[in-house]
Amino acid sequence: MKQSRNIVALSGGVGGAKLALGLSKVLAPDELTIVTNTGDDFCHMGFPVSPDLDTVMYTLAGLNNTELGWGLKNESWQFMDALEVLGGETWFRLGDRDIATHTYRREKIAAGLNLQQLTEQLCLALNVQHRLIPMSNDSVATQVFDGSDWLDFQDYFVRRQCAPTVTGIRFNGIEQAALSEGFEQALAAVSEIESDTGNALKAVLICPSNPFVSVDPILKLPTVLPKLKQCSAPVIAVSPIVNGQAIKGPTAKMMAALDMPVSALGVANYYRDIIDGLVIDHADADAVSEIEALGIRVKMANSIMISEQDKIALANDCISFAEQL
Ligand code: FO1
Repeated sequence: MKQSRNIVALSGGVGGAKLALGLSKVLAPDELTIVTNTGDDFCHMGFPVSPDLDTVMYTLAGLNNTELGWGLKNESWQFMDALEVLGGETWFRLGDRDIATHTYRREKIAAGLNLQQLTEQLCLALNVQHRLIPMSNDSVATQVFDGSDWLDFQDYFVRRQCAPTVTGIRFNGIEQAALSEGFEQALAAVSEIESDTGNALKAVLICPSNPFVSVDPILKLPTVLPKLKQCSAPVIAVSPIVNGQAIKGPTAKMMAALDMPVSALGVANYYRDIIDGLVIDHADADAVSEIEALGIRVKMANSIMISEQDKIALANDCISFAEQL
């Protein structure tokens, strides 16, 4: 009998979306649940924007803008150009087609749907067959401290291009936020001890996203860490740091500012109480013994995903690693 698999991927920004695509190519829709960070979400000019959900959704739909790393391909910017003429805020760019998504989201929220329900409808419309679930339907707003002020995440990440040195991070509302129903169900399914369904492969996969601002909002939601600790399935992370560099975004800069070694070992230490295994790049082979000394198993892989084949190969490496743990 074909072994069924049940993988729950925790995903943040662009790195997470790339691995999510690879996983979607090797796992059937009922074998994969992608839970995304919503700490980057904000309401901008009346539009509710969910960057990490939309980036994964567009990527799985094959509609993502690969030059920008976010938004839609074949986009046009008439709205932004017209807004510029009026002197409106143009630091956060909303493409004409992308605005349809934000407008649809605003209408569905006004109609009483929660983020998970409206995301389900968006995925249906875009023919995304794998389960894409927000971590919570409640507001969790990431802010970073630059030494004197707390900055909203998009203000830091986009408006200020990650220039400020981050010495603190908080997730407003996280203490009161509940897991989305889909996230609860995914964690329950991946934790239950096998009964009659044979040796189904189960695993929780932390995608190569920024641990502090893209993964932590998910892990620090109430009950998530205790559930992962008692989870019978292996918890695996893919290092977002390769050879001392972040593949994309401010991860390396943040780790340095937070006095963390900018290395695969630094990532292993950060996740040491949560993960059973860490996937690192071949470039970090010299870190294997130190990471294993933490009690974390290591899998070497090519973790720099350029082509779709790279994404599929890394997804397969993660799955075979889970089978070994
Ligand atoms: N990132 C930018 O660097 N500049 C932008 O103007 C921008 C607009 C934008 C619009 C919609 C969306 O879903 C994402 C957008 N992003 C933009 C990316 C976004 O800031 C990041 O994807 C995440 O918040 C970090 O992972």
